[in-house]
Amino acid sequence: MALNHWLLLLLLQVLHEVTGTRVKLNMGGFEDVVIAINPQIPEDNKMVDAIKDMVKEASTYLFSATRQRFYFKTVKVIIPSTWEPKNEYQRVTTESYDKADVIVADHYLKHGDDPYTLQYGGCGEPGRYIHFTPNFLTNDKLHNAYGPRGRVFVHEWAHLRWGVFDEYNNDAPFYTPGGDNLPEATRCSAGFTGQYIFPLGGKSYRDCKIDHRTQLYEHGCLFVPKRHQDTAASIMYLQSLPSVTQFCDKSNHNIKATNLQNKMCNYRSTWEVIMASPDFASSSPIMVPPPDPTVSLLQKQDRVLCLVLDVSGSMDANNRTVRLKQAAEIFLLQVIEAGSWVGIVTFSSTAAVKTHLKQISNDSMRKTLTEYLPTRTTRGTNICSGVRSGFQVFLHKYGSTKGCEIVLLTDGEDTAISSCFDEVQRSGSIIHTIALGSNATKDLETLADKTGGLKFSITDSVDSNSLIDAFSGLSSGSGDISQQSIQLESRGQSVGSQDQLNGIVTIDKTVGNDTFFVVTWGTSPPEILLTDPKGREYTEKDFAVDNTNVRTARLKIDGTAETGEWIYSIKNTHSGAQVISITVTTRAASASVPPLIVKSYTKSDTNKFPSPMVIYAEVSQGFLPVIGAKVTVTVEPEIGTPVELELYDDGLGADILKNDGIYSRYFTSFRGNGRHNIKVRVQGKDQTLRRSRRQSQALYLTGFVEEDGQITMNPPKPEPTDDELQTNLGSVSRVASGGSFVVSGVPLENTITDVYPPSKISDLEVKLDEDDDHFCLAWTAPGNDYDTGQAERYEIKMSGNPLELRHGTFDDATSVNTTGLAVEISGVRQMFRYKPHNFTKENGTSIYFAIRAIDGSSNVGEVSNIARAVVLLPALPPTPASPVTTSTAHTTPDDKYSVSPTPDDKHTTPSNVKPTCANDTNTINTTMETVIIVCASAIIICAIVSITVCVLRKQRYRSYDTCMDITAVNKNALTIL
Ligand SMILES: [Ca+2]
Ligand SMILES: [Ca+2]
Repeated sequence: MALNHWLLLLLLQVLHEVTGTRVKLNMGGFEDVVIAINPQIPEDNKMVDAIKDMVKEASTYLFSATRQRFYFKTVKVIIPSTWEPKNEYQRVTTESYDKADVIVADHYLKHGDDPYTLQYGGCGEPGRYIHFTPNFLTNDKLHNAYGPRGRVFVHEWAHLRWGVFDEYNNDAPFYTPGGDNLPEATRCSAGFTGQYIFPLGGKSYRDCKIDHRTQLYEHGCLFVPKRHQDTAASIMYLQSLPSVTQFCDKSNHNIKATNLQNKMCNYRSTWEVIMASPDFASSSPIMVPPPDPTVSLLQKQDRVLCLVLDVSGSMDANNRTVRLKQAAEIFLLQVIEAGSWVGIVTFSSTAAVKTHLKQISNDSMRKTLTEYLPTRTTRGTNICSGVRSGFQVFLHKYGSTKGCEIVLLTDGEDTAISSCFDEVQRSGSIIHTIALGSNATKDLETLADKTGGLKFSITDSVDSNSLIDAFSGLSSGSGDISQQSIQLESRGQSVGSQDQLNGIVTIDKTVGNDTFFVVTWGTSPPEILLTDPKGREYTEKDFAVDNTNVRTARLKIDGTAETGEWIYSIKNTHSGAQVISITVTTRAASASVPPLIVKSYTKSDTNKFPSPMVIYAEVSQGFLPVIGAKVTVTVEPEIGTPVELELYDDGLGADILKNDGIYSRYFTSFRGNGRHNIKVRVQGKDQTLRRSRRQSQALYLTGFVEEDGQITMNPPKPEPTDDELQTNLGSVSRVASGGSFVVSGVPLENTITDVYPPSKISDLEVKLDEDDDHFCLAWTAPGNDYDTGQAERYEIKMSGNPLELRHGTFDDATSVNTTGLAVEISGVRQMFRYKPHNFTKENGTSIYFAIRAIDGSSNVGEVSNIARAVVLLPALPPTPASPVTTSTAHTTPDDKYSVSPTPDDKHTTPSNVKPTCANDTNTINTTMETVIIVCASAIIICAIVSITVCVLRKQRYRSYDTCMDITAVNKNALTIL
């Protein structure tokens, strides 16, 4: 079946492409795990000791948790350059903060210390990094809430390395196990015992009531586990409890829990996912206990970098030498951080050192360096001679090549490039590659892959401005965000005679220092008019114009640039058309307020057709997700027309979580083989842009039930308030290069057939309509090719047993007649009303539904999440599960625990209230309880009697014309089984 074929291909792809990390697995030991400390953190040796202890504890715990298979062998800690040097600190080589597996940094809003792993891929795909705060590492009082640090590290490592997900769910903390059973806490395994309590303020609490509309415990109810349990699983739920030493496996996995692990991993246990990993396949159990991990400390030095630039004859073509000079000037004058050391080498058949390392101490040194940029070309391309000369530049000053960076730009073929691969690997230098034009040698990226460098691919189409973007993207990976250059605008296009290039650049409050406006042209200097937010005008006379061989006009704004909209108008006064570009770069306005930044990732660096590519953009401010931005990506192939895609943070299709600041999209429009360059553009408007909380975090345990039955509560978890989070960010703009990926195996365009199925529907909801016994289903339409276009039809299945609806048994489950169900275009919310034949109802019965989409070429999409509808009888008692008792809780010594019931608590209006299934929700909202109780009698599902279709077009939040009040739905609560 096509689907299985796809999953296999996808999996294989994932297994061999690990983004960012350079961790190696050697005989069960993880080597070269990098933990980097943010340069803003003050020197603290206790923290380094805590990291060492954590790693040691984690290694033992991991070894036992993975049934003697994996442990931590070598770990490198990057000490920031801001700390006092010590003899024991080694020099950083190819490791960097930006690529670290674990980051130690403070949140921007210092509330809470939840460790988390940035995960944006699907089940089994590796995450980006683990984040710990310094307080988490040094404050032992947090043990009660998170458990020992080594255990937390293993929990996060499983997220990072094996792509498993949490088994708790703060958004859907309870589920109904079915039948007459009481609700249960979302957890794995279900063997955990504890008490369901509702805090009353102070140290008082009572038993939780059941909300009869949902059959779940009321909003605000907490599950407090016993401190001493009999169950050993699972680490992805409660690693903090002493008994927990294992991951949930097939034998004890809780398939009914409404958690992300079930949703993302098709109801498989975490251990089954780990067993399917390439790590597992390449390892076997180890008979003897492993040695303690070796932790080495590395310290970041000054940034040392050499531009190694191709001056072969082909650089004369397509204006490449001029474009190189324009882009490299932007790098030297605007991008590279003060204090860095820069050398310049050129190469053709032989290499020449243009300048040895010079330290960027002031603007005049920046200017001096630009004078060494090449203007003339000679014959031949010998990349290795250029790289070796780069090494000589480093050795000349440092006696070492370790930790130095080479920026290697070439447009030529070179069959001898592999002759220096080993040398490069041994050097400990990082090589960033820029491939210019479509003839750049195919193995160029190997140099970056071997050294952890960035990769860019630049076409001769100057419209994209991508060479400038590449140089702008070469910021230091040191984590010192306040020093990094940020690109606000990057545009280039052919402008007719007397026509204008017009636009607006927004400078937001978080940026504005070192702001440069740079205009380039192809033939003759244009007229420039730039107006700042206060109305001050700058013309070309205010710009430094160089029309000799760089064709650039540059304006540096003194001090911090005015916040607001800067309007530019650039007029081509030349008699013919010419290419004009504008680039705006800046730095943070203040060292204490992190700027909003965007980073772009792809699922892998290489892609074999027809496997789909997934493109991600992370928009954040100081580790807080930023949501509500418009994010567009331009994918530019070596040859052919660029494709523009909008990325979404809507939790649908390629996007695994809504509102986590990760914007995602499938890319399947392959038109040819070779390099594809990525450029990402972020626009945020006043009204929509805001910060958000992290969602996926290690569980903060609210309390324990002690052996004597008393309850010990932990202090409530500190979190930023809504006000702090939503402080007006203003309007922002950002443009960044997302590097490049290489595609192979694409057939000739006219032979490409449709092999891409519709994406998995992950937001199916269902509700029994209390008026006429119709089930009302709602979901967002997928596309023809994943999340693009329009599918052809749907298959819907129902069952009293949710397990029957999973992939594998879906085909055999009872079909829902979907005659008359029209398929909407991708992204449109659609509805379907359905009434089974001979439908009789029994109180508390759950009916489950699942759906999948099929496209016009019979490509079958993955089975959706499984949605549940509950039948409720009027006789159902509207109040408590058990008699209300009031007791008091122990508190931990430092505890300031107090909870005052909010109005919400009193009225028990949970966020996970089920939606109503009626046409007029204005009425329903006030009379929901009464109306639902109308549903009565016993249930057996047989056949299909009648169907009504109701479709909502684009107005997904206007509930009056829906058959379901979508706005009242907490998606996770209802749709994840
Ligand atoms: Ca997302
Ligand atoms: Ca398709």
